[in-house]
Amino acid sequence: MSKKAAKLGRLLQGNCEAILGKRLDKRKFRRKIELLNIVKPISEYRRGGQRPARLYRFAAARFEKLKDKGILFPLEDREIMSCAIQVLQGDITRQAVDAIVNAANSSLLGGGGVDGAIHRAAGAGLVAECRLLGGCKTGEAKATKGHNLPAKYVIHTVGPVWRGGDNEEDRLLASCYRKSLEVANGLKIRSIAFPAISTGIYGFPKQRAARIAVNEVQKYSGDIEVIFFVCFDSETANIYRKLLK
Ligand code: AR6
Repeated sequence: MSKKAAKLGRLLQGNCEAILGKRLDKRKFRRKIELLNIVKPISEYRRGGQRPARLYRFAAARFEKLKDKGILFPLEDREIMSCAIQVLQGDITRQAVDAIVNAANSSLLGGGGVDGAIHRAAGAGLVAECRLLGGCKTGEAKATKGHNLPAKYVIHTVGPVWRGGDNEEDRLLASCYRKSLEVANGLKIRSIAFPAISTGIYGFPKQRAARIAVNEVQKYSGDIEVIFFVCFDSETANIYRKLLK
């Protein structure tokens, strides 16, 4: 199998896993793909019968049916070679990706919002592991295992508290995304999901934060194949979708 076809297969599997909210082994994945009727173009592609862009359009048409779940499938040929960025609306704790990012506080010992949800879903093992990390500075990131989460890892980052915009909030928020991706690179993972860091309890304006998030993630070049923005509410999801159009 060519490298491109293998990468395409993994991307499709990542999408299916995101749709179903659980990991699939290769055989189960194939069955799901058959259900979605995209197995034929994959084998044709393997035989060199179809250009990747055409295959993508075909697959995207199948995934269209699942659009209400917020799954966007990359349509562009070039995206096979680079990292795909996708927007989902939902609960980050349910994403079956390799790593989810937590919008934590500097103690790393849990809190409200997405942090609270992640700690609840991961179980007591997570806070026990976090205790060993000695906290985390604003704009930095540290990783733990995912414990009871479907995700293998949690990357904890501390966003800035919004104080009017003249207190390095933009730089620190950009740093959260950059450092999280740096940590992710060290974990040799292929998919990662970000929440909208700082836009809840920390009060960062949503539009401004999304622009920074998209900008930082688009600069990424490394081995990660899919980056998800998981938005809790439709307003945030729409902001990201517009920015990524
Ligand atoms: N999945 C995805 N996104 C979520 C979820 C979820 N389950 N729950 C909330 N959000 P916030 P912050 C969204 O307040 O602003 C904690 O106490 C939410 O709608 O969780 O960085 C920490 O310990 C919003 O868009 O994080 C810190 O003390 C985004 O996640 C403080 O809050 C971030 O909201 C961090 O505040």
